[in-house]
Amino acid sequence: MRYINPVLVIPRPPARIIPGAVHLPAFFTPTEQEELVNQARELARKAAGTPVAMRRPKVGHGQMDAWLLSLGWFWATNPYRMVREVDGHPVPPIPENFQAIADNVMATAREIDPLVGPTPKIETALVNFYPPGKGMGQHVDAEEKSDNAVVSLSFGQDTIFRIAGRDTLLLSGDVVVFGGPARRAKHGVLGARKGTSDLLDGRLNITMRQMEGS
Ligand SMILES: O=C(O)CCC(=O)C(=O)O
Repeated sequence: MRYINPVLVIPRPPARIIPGAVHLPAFFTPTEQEELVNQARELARKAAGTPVAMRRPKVGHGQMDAWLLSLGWFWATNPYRMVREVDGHPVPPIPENFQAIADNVMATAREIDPLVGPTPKIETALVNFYPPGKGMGQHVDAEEKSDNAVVSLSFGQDTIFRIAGRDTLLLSGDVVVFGGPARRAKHGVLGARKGTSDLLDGRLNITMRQMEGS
């Protein structure tokens, strides 16, 4: 008998995780997922070999497990700061399609929980790649002055997203938004679950944010 993954048959309706944080399952079609993953690959390829290349940032005395590519503004560590260029090399710009994606996501998220707040003007984005089994520890996104929401897209292997102690299973094509009272909530992801994706050997996450303003 064919094995059916229960996760694929259990209904996953859009849901408020905590006030201001919303989970939108299967927001992207498989074709859109493939296009966005290919776009991320191309962005990483273009930056490769430059001072703004995708990298595993050093944090404190350690190094992150995830590979990060900064767009719009570069997320520098030790000390944490956002910069426009690295060694005279400009940070790759925000791709043109990102704002429209954020607009669509936020319109849908507001229907679930208006507390997610206004749509961010996408001025910076992180493309995070997690090899199988790797995740990101709990942290607060504090570098941006804007209190507008973070829009976070997931592709490839499954993971558990944890925010304010609440766990949400993320599958490829899912989106999470955290704004309003959840904007500075502690969050992170557990290890990308090996063998759960035909799209990617690992997990890709794109977070879109506003830097300045309200
Ligand atoms: O990979 C994720 O879903 C979360 C990424 C994240 O927390 C961040 O980039 O600040």
